[in-house]
Amino acid sequence: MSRKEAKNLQRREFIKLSTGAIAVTGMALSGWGVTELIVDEGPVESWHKSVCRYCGTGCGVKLGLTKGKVVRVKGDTAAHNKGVICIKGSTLADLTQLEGRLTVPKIRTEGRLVETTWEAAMDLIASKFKENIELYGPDSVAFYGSGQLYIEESYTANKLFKAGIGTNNVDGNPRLCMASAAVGYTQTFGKDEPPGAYADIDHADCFFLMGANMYECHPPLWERMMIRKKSHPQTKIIVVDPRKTKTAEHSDIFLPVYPGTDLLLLNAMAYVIVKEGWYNKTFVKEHINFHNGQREVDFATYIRFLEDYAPEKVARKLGIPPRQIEEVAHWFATSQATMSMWTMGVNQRTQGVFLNNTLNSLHLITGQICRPGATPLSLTGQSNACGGVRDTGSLSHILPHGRMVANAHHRQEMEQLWGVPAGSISPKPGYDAVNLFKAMGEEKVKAALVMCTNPAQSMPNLAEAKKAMEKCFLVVADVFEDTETTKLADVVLPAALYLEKEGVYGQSERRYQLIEKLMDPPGQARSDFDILVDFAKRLGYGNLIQYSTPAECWEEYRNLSAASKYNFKGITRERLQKERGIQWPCPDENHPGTVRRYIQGDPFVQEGREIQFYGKPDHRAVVFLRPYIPTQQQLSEEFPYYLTTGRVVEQWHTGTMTDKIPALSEGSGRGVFVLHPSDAKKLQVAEEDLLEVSSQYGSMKGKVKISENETPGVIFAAFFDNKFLINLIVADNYDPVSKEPEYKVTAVSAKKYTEFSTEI
Ligand SMILES: Nc1nc2c(c(=O)[nH]1)N[C@H]1C(S)=C(S)[C@@H](COP(=O)(O)OP(=O)(O)OC[C@H]3O[C@@H](n4cnc5c(=O)[nH]c(N)nc54)[C@H](O)[C@@H]3O)O[C@H]1N2
Ligand SMILES: Nc1nc2c(c(=O)[nH]1)N[C@H]1C(S)=C(S)[C@@H](COP(=O)(O)OP(=O)(O)OC[C@H]3O[C@@H](n4cnc5c(=O)[nH]c(N)nc54)[C@H](O)[C@@H]3O)O[C@H]1N2
Ligand code: SF4
Ligand SMILES: [Mo]
Repeated sequence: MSRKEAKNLQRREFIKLSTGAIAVTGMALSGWGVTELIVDEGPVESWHKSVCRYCGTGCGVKLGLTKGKVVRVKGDTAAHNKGVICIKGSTLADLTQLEGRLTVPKIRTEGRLVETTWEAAMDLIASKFKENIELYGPDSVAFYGSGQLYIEESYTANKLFKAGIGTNNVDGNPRLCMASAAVGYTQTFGKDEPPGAYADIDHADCFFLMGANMYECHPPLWERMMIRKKSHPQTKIIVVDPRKTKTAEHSDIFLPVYPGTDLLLLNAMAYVIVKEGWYNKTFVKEHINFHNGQREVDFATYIRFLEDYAPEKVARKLGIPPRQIEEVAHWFATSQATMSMWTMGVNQRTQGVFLNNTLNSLHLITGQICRPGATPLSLTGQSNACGGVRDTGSLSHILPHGRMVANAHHRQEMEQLWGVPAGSISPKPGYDAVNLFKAMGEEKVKAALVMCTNPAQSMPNLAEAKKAMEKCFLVVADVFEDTETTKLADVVLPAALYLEKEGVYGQSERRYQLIEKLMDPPGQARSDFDILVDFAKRLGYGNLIQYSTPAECWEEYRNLSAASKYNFKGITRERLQKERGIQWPCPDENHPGTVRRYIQGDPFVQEGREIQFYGKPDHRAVVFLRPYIPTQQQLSEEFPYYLTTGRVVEQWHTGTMTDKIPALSEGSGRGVFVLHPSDAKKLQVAEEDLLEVSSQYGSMKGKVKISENETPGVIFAAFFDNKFLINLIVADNYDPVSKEPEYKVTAVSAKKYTEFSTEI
């Protein structure tokens, strides 16, 4: 089949043609393998080991090059994804050849972006930053980065701003995504990042999936779970999601909770587990402390706390019958090995941290942890949110390798490691994403460098965020010219795309993988790394950032890790070149890496100890008593529906990369409001009609799509379409601790939109 014909395939046919669910395997090349359908034919001159550009699954891929161009992509059978990649990964070749690339720096002059030289652009940026720092202090400037930058890039930006300039105003899109998971792990175990690994999928016989649409967002992991289920048909898959997603369709037990209520479910499960005696008494005694948020409490207090959450007391609010809560609690506690996986339905919530704590707690009280297949695994969104941002400490409240800005000892350690004078790192945490944009609006932050992210489409309460960006001196480094954020920029910098530069990615399971440079960037585009090193020099921090290549930066960074419990000193560049990713801790060059933490085999667990939660001073993990607090977004007469937002399999986030690839954009269609037939009937709308949806933040019009899979009263919209900026009406409430916004729950009204309705 030719490439053109392949592009004409309809979405469902396309998906049907892929093997299994929607994932495709490198091994399927002889048949109808999707990789064969959509890449250029012709001889391949050389194959190269690489990693997919997009999501936190971190699939290993093989890229076939001919005349310096990627012409073929296949999943790497030697990687953890065992050759399986999804539809986005299979179009990586197209990504490297897209039009609309930025090739020359531009400066806004009389309202228009006008081409300029690197010299002029970088000079202007440096002088604006310097001027603001001198006049208003270091906290008047900021870096807003991304879980898609390489480790060396985020590390450099973080070091420059925190140790050099002296501001902790370093944040980025992982705040919108992983902050609740990171805080959750840190509070429970004392250290961020999951204890387990993808390999646990091969051992679990109960999967508890909450607020995660793995079928569309982590397809190879979904596929791995399906393989497990095929060989062990008794395996139970439980899905908790207000919408009957593709993931839910394939589950054994589906709990369609009302949006925003499911901490009630987790506490009710704990209630049943304790009441029925399904908890693990030895594990509780040896490895757990109980804590109510203020102080340690005893087990009896925990039991009393849970009494408010008896299934019959919470069932109505949850929208789930009590019997089903009991059934799920039973499977969770009594299966041989239970594995939880969760993503944005849990993290993007005003109770995101409490939900993360409680998920971890369920594993702890049942002892469903520290064994193959038994583990709480938070799935990562972006390719490098873990390695690049969480591990390097590139958020406004943290420092590298689990250190906190607010901790004087941690600051001192980093000052010594970075060789800067005592007191260089400010004790004041910087702005988190939502408040960073608010601070731009209030002209407290006057100059910002935005790199590898598109906040003018992805931020909640978008109208306000966009207005704020207009008030700030905004520098945007992107690969494409036409993003919503470049439209607002004062200076635009052309960045090199992923295979046009080298660097390391770190994914969900603490696995670091190297991506080598395979081609030159177009025009004058430069890597984000080069831009940052140049910027540091111009600001006068050449002494602080002495390295000039990503490899030299990695050398500094891996050595630095030895002073922490992340220790990955043994992950050298040479090993990364040869091996298929290595999981930290990995303290020396002969160490094979660590699949599971906190158990014998983890280099930080003492000899003779089977399990040791060494992140905590007394080596015990914490079960928190976390009460359910309803979201501020309550339904009312004025706003009787819930809007929830998320993703579709073919598109990546704001669509700048994927929406330009016809095989993907034709598959997804355009941005729409998806509603249940009963709501469509109530609102008197048919498919394709226009609907006006309003929240306290604004109004939006869009086409209607009707689906039995939506829950009555819940409207779904994806956020990839820049002609349908759903975030204009999405609430910007956030979790009080993680500061992650609640993209998943906005109370809205809806009415049919006609020409006539505008005149009323
Ligand atoms: N195709 C594709 N894959 C991706 C991405 C992409 O853009 N496209 N992005 C990557 C990134 S950065 C991320 S963060 C992940 C996101 O991966 P997911 O979190 O799986 O994706 P989402 O669609 O954002 O949301 C997941 C689910 O949360 C549910 N949800 C909403 N409200 C609630 C609630 O109150 N309770 C519960 N339990 N569930 C709720 C939604 O109905 C939705 O099905 O995907 C990664 N993978
Ligand atoms: N309504 C709603 N909004 C959401 C979410 C949701 O569930 N619902 N989810 C949130 C989450 S979890 C996330 S992670 C964010 C993602 O939100 P964003 O980060 O804003 O979205 P992306 O499309 O990934 O933006 C990446 C940008 O970097 C550019 N780019 C690609 N490669 C490079 C490179 O190498 N260098 C540079 N400099 N630029 C590059 C791309 O062209 C693109 O403009 O969205 C958040 N927003
Ligand atoms: S699952 Fe994620 S990493 Fe794997 S191929 Fe798809 S987008 Fe790429
Ligand atoms: Mo994300």
